[in-house]
Amino acid sequence: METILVTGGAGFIGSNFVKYMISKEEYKIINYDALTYAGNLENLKEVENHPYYTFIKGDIVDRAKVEEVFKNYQIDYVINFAAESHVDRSIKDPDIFVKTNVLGTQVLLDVSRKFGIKKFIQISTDEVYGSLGPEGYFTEESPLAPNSPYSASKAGADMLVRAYFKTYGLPVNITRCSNNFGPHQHPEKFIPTVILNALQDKPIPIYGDGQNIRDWLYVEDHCRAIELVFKKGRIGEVYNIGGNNEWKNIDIAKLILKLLGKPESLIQFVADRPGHDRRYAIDSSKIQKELGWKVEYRFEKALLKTIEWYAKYPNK
Ligand code: NAD
Ligand code: TDX
Repeated sequence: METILVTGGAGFIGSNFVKYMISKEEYKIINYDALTYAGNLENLKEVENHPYYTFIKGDIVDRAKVEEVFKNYQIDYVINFAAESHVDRSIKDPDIFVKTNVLGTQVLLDVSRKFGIKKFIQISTDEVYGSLGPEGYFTEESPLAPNSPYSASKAGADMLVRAYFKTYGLPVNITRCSNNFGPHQHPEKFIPTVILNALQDKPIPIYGDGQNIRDWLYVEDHCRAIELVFKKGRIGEVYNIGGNNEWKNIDIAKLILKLLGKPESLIQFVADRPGHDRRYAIDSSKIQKELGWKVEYRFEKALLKTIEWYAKYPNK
């Protein structure tokens, strides 16, 4: 049986992906995660004793430790979720974003090259493309124009992945997904903030005028897309993944309040995020046409599922 090294598998998307893949019992999974503030092994309780699952605590920047993993296990694939992921934190402390997201990715690429693997998948983001006006979509050909230290560090990582493909022939794919939501997302992010504050009748902070637009995708739809890219993606290619589901932040807040039966008076406009990208919207026709992916979850249904999860586990 082949083995996938999943990095950052104790975080939001990584833990959803590990559980999704383990349930198929097609691959052994090694979850390598530094357990930063964003990593939580509680996210993986259902699989912790599964025979195909192994957890190793470690930092992707620590080359000796990464090499040790490659020496001790036959790694066939790497899927790199590990990252500092929150834009607001990157504005306050960019250093760790460059270390983990840029240097950490380079370490993983280099060790993957040294030991030889069948595929390296970099989990990137639509934020590397920058911000859109009211019209248009990001395609895989859109120029990279990151605006935050977070997105700049993710773009830097993408460039290294490209370079390792072009220079060394390392078999790679890059996926660039829009905003995810679902169970286990850290409470610092927008949708969990709105749900958790609304549940406690606390003010809901909306940055700026609340008119910024994000394209929301349920995490399980993202996991299926990654699986397809992993199994069928053409080597060297980038695949955009998006929900075709654009919402203004203010409207998301109002919808969640409505679903929870809470008043709109909880909404509180606060100072805007510096460099706040206005709109993200993904053209995901390439992955749809080439790999047959499509969104399966209806947005409101997935949002309700997510609200129910946070209501049940407010402290997870
Ligand atoms: P997250 O912050 O919830 O989880 C990140 C995980 O990485 C945590 O478990 C953390 O402990 C681990 N980690 C951090 N630094 C590490 C290091 N140096 N070494 C090893 N592990 C480390 O993030 P997420 O929201 O699940 O995002 C996962 C990936 O998907 C990231 O690469 C992110 O850029 C990308 N992405 C996220 C979204 C989104 O909406 N959340 C959208 C598109 C792309
Ligand atoms: O309290 C808040 N109030 C608010 O108005 C928070 C936390 C956010 N916002 C706004 C900022 C954004 O316009 O909501 C929108 C979404 O914010 P985040 O949840 O911080 O996500 P975003 O900045 O869009 O980035 C996310 O999607 C792309 C992930 O955090 C990234 O890791 C991913 O790459």
